[in-house]
Amino acid sequence: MSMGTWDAVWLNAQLATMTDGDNSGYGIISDGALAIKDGVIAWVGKQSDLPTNYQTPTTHDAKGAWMTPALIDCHTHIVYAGNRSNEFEARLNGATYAHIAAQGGGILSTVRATRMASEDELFNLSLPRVRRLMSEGVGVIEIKSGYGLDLDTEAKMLRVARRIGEALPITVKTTFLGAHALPTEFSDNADGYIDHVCDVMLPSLFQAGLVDAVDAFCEHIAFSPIQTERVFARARELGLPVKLHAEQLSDQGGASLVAQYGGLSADHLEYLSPAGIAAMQRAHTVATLLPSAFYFLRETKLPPIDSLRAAGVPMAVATDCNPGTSPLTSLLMAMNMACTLFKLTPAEALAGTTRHAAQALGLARSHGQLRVGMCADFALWDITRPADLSYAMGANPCVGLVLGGVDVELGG
Ligand code: DI6
Ligand code: FE
Repeated sequence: MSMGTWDAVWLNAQLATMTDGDNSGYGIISDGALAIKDGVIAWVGKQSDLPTNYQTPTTHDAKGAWMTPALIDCHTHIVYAGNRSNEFEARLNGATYAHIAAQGGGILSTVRATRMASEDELFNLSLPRVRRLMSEGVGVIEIKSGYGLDLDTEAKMLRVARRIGEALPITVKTTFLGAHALPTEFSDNADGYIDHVCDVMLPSLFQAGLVDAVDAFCEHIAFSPIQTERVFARARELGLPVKLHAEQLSDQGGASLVAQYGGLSADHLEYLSPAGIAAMQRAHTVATLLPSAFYFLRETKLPPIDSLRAAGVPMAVATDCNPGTSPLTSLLMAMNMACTLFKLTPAEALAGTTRHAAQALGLARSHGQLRVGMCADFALWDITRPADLSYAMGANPCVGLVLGGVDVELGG
């Protein structure tokens, strides 16, 4: 390949490259251009600096649109059956959470529905949710298991996640969340269930190539730090990266634990302690913020954003899309909530759904920035400035999505 022979070039774009080390936080290049070759970004810069002798069969005119890295939703439970609007309604009519749980509601109602659904049904239910995210410029998504809680159903969920990645041009990273809740088969035997997760489920799903990372729900209503650590130790033996639902409802020391295992991210973090922040800083563990779960649960305790910022811990923002605490399929709305509820700046919110979200998925080298050598995943937006992405509520200014160098139909 001679220098300047490209598959396609975009001209007349306003670039927010989101590369690290830029003071505005956006890495803005106005009057920019970007070229791709073999699905990878081959050139990016000011249009006036383009080599004069470049050759390409395809030239796109961005007509002044803003271009950012494609967005990355780094924490979702988007594969599930059933929904819980009945519980939402019951609670707003005065039912208590305990009452709903006693009637078999909550996570376990989603587990029942997910177990009952055929693999095709689960796929057909989940696909439109992912399409909806993509219509807003999402190019990479993490999908967790955790509504099966038995080997067959966890495998079914993860196969559906893989199938989504084959059916759509989106990149899917799967996460095994067997330690999400205690299934009824093991009631009063959480340690026995963790044995099953470590000795049967995780190795078998790993063998089947269905697991990219391992997560757990470390909380007084879920699994203890000791049980969580057993899952992490097994993940480490298999060479799998870990992450954790940590400090969502109480401080369990989960952030320090996941950092100790070199974890990719600690997620939620409303009750994160200074010791947890220090551990995350040392381990380069990303803080994944999930403001829509905070909103939906009407939480009041904020994650320690100022301390995370001061410590230089990278902050990601994700939807947490799930039927119980965050029935959200808009990453832009999560960015808005990160700004309004958690006081992130719009630049931090966009870094949280691009560069830092990529890091939270172990994709920092290939995704989340407009940089030569990175995957040609980018979105085009009809906006005045990048802050519009966090500012507007319910608008969708996405006018183009290119993934792996290929133009994607925006449905949704
Ligand atoms: N934390 C949550 O908020 C969700 N899972 C988790 O670990 C709840 C999921 C659900 O209620 O279905
Ligand atoms: Fe979650």
